[in-house]
Amino acid sequence: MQTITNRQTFDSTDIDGDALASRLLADGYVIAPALLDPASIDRLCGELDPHFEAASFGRGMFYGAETKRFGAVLRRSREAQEIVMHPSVLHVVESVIGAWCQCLQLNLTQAIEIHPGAPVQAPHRDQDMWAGPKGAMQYMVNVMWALDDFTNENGATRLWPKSHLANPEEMLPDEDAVSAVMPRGSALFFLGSTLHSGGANRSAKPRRGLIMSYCLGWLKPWENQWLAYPPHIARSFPPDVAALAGYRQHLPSLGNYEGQCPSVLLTGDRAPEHLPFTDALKDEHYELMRQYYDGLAAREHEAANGGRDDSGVSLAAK
Ligand SMILES: O=C(O)CCC(=O)C(=O)O
Ligand SMILES: [Fe+2]
Repeated sequence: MQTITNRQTFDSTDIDGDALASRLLADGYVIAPALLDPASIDRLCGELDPHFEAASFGRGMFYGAETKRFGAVLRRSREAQEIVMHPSVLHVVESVIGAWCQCLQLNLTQAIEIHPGAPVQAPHRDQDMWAGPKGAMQYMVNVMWALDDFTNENGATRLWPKSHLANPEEMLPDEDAVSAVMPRGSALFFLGSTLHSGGANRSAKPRRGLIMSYCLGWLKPWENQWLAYPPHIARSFPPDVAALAGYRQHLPSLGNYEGQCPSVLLTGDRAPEHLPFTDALKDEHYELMRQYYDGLAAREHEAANGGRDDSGVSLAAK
């Protein structure tokens, strides 16, 4: 597993990432209270404020007409570019899904504002976007950042504890759900296999949250990252953020541009032409190729020596 970053922006000294990861795997969700310091959450909210103002209400039974959303948050907030690389968050995500991929990728960023009067969202498992078999592996980890205090009244995310261990096709009784009540600046982690939904907002003020979702590097991400962040946008990102948003190959060679790492598009004035296709393989692939070529060389040598190896022994007799 390729580790992405080791930023100094956040102080993670008293955060036990391993404990968070094991709770997440045990219960399907875990809350890290007040993970962001007040200055960071203030900067984030300040940058997102105008976008919440400008955002449209949703359409359809799932998104709901009383809820505003917008994506592509990394192009709208410099602070979000820091937060998406939070080392404790990446530690948790890598511990939970890192074994099933060579590197992570960003699945989506989505700001969600549930307005007063919004009904409860229909329960769902986010992993249902992918058609692969369910239960054998985790596909993704969601991180819901609380931009306001999340309360029982204002639409805190609802989760069904241990639902990631239940039948992935099944709905569970509403009474079994818990609300992710947490102060502003907290992070709620939950698995793609965990049944959850936005809560009803019975308060007088909107509830704002920001989802940052990470998935296995070989999946199609829910939000098309290369369109959300085309090269002229991604070139302003720190390289590790651009890599997380798709400007790197998942070995072997997945997501390449002209046979090279797509980060070649983030420098220079124009897209380079006629690049040499360049191997981007794992050690095991090189090992297999080496075995193949060694075998080939041995057979050619044998043929050239009339079926005998260097000691004169007939190879057919071996
Ligand atoms: O807003 C929330 O609390 C959760 C939203 C959600 O789960 C979704 O839209 O997929
Ligand atoms: Fe969801």
